[in-house]
Amino acid sequence: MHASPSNLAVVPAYNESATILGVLDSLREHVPSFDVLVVDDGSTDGTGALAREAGARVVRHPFNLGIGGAVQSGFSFALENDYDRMVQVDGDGQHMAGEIGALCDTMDGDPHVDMVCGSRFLTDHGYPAPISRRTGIHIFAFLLSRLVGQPVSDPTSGFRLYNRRGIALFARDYPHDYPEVEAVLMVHFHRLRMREVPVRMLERGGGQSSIRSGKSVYYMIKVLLAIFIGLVRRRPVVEPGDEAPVTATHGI
Ligand SMILES: Nc1nc2c(ncn2[C@@H]2O[C@H](COP(=O)(O)OP(=O)(O)O)[C@@H](O)[C@H]2O)c(=O)[nH]1
Ligand SMILES: [Mg+2]
Repeated sequence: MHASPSNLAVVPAYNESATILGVLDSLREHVPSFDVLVVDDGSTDGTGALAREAGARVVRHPFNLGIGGAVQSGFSFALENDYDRMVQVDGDGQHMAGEIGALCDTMDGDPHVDMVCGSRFLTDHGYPAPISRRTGIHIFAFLLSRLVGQPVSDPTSGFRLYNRRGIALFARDYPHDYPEVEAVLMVHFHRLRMREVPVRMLERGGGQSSIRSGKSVYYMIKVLLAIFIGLVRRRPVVEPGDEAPVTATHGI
């Protein structure tokens, strides 16, 4: 047992050379107790090299796997290196390192919480997302809230803190494409618990979002399908105190 928890910040980054250094500076300033891992998801703009020169630990995928694969590499690293907590922070500057403390306070305040999500919709400030995207988010939020039996306001937020049980689950099984919504469902089916806390989110500082306007219909359909498939998917149940068994994957 550690006197104080060991913490890892995972920054998935795909072609984020415009913003990665600012993100690393901000993590260093606000959460100096967190080790930092940048997962360079096959960037072609030197993101990984920049991060390494700035002193971050970098795992580089030889080719682009997508956000899910990038974040799952982070979970896997956190599990193998025995971290107590892992926070996921975008490499585009949208998430504010100064708010990681609020995520940690929520987890510290309730030992049953396995995942704390920063929600941009529980606060009046900041950049809520373009209207098309916001509509999608609210539809997912409505559906998920009913499916998991608790209010979920920002199911696509990638600003999340996980404890050991969350890390263990997602190191073994994490959705690939647009993973955040389905991950909320997984937390529910594996009988883990989540909470949301209000955070401010900024506009991305450069580069390109995975969900550009032309792709938003595709995104909606794909995530809705993932939710419905997720409902009928067989999953091993993790009892309190257990970690997910190694065979916890691919059980459609
Ligand atoms: N677009 C995109 N982002 C990726 C990929 N792999 C990792 N990422 C990183 O995942 C994070 C979230 O992606 P982003 O496009 O900002 O998603 P959004 O915030 O939901 O619009 C960013 O830090 C990206 O750099 C990928 O294949 N595509
Ligand atoms: Mg982003």
